[in-house]
Amino acid sequence: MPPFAIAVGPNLRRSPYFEATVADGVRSFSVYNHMLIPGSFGDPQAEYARLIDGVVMWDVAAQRQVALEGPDAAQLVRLLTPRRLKRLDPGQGRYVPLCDRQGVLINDPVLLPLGETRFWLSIADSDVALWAEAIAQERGLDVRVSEPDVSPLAIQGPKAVEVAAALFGDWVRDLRYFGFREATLDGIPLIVARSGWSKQGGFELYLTDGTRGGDLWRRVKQAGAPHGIIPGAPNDWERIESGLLSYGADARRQERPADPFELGLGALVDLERPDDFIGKQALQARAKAGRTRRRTGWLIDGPAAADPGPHPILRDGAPVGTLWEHCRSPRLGRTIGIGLAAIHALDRGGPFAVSLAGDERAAEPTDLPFL
Ligand code: THG
Repeated sequence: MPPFAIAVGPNLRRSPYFEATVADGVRSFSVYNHMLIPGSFGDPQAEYARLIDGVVMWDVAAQRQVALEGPDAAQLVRLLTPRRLKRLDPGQGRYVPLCDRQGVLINDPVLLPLGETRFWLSIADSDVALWAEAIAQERGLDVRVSEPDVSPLAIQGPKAVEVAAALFGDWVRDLRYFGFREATLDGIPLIVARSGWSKQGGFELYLTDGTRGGDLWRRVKQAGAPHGIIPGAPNDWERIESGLLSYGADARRQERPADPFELGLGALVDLERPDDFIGKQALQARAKAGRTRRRTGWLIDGPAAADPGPHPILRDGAPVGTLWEHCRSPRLGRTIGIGLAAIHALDRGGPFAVSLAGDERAAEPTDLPFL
């Protein structure tokens, strides 16, 4: 534990599930999109184990929605992402990286097309609403940009489908990945989506009335009880094992700029698109020049370090990259991490090391995901 606490002032927003998570014994919070997000309920091993072989519920209200509404909303979506979106079928979500004019990744939201002229971007930790509104205004697009009262609650793990079916009915079993549909639960309005920031399967309930957070939390807890549900939080151990991108950890516009090619999202960039999108020229130039760094997994000798990092990756004592996050993998029984390293060094091969708080440890790059 650090020898200090973070003061919780009015500048830190609270989720509609805040009181319920406090009542259920939340032990730490982080800050994401200017909002408190639970980090742990005090037993990380149990929260991980239940995610892998049972079911967990997470307050992910800090995955805020940026709503784009109006006649030019679809045009704005296509301008914001390098991904080609031929069809925008209502009810089918998509993963849509966003880049700045330099081609640097600035967010990696899930797009939810609610209708022909209405979209949500379910964002990672950066201020997409300001960006989208400025671009819409400067381009003269007829779109209203807002952050509506929408707060996702995730149900993740192999038994999540049983909990969702108990709550909503068997139709949830047929939802496709990133597919979603409106529903109500005891009069609580929400959208049910098959998604979530783990590779263990599950659902996200997008609550659309913030006054009902406690009600929804308790209802999910009750339906999940027969399946052993416990509260938890987006799980770093599992996401590292699964190789999920964490915008903010693996890349961040100011402090750790990286482009989609370097981050392994090149398949989501379409440089052949006839229409314009933000960052197109820069991404074309980067593709032509060829990438010089690559995001990879790392197998590291010894235990995980207390300092989360970042930590330097070395080859023959010289820095060739950065390990952004690492952990002890419970399933592999090894220390693993995710980092960005120079391709020339990766191609030449080892020996590599990671400098973990002054302790040089042998390390080896490996493809993602680990599992
Ligand atoms: N759900 C919702 N909003 C979110 C996240 C989420 N906002 C923040 C953050 N997570 C956005 N980032 C991601 C990153 C990865 C995935 C989803 C959101 C993801 N990736 C899969 C993978 O990499 O294997 C599938 C990607 C694909 O099929 O294209 O699920 O989790 N609401």
